[in-house]
Amino acid sequence: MENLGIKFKTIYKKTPIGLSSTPSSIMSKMAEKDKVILHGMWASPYSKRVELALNFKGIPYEYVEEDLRNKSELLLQYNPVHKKVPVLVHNGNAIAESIVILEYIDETWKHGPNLLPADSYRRAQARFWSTFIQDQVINYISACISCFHNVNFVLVYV
Ligand SMILES: N[C@@H](CCC(=O)N[C@@H](CS)C(=O)NCC(=O)O)C(=O)O
Repeated sequence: MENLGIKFKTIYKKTPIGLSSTPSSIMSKMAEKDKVILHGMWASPYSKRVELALNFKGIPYEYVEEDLRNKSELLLQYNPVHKKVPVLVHNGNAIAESIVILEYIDETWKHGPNLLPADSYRRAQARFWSTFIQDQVINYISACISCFHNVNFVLVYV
């Protein structure tokens, strides 16, 4: 990893709960063809949202814990616009923005339960409430996390 100039804090594989019920032939095919890597941060509600979705759908993935004060080269390369977690990498393609990732997951892996309802009106309602919760709650938590990081930064460096 060092030779590649890649800074990873933690990399580990996560196996969703209940995956043992997935046939082993399907699992091994998924492992080869559909490699999934999630760049996240333990306290990020946006990362947690994607982790929940992957677990809910039973998708095995590799997890890369990012240090948001010292972001990995890969994170910056995968999400050059926002430079934020979460980023999902599937078959080498990077997808950023948690809501976009959730829709990608739902559209790509058809097996298992759907994240969004099949009915278009109910889907619109689900999108409305997820945006509402994001604006009202998650953005607030995220701001607190950034604030906490900044306070830490000030305490350490002042
Ligand atoms: N709209 C984005 C928000 C992601 C976000 O704000 N992530 C935060 C962690 S909670 C982050 O990576 N912050 C790093 C930074 O601002 O430099 C999403 O839904 O994925």
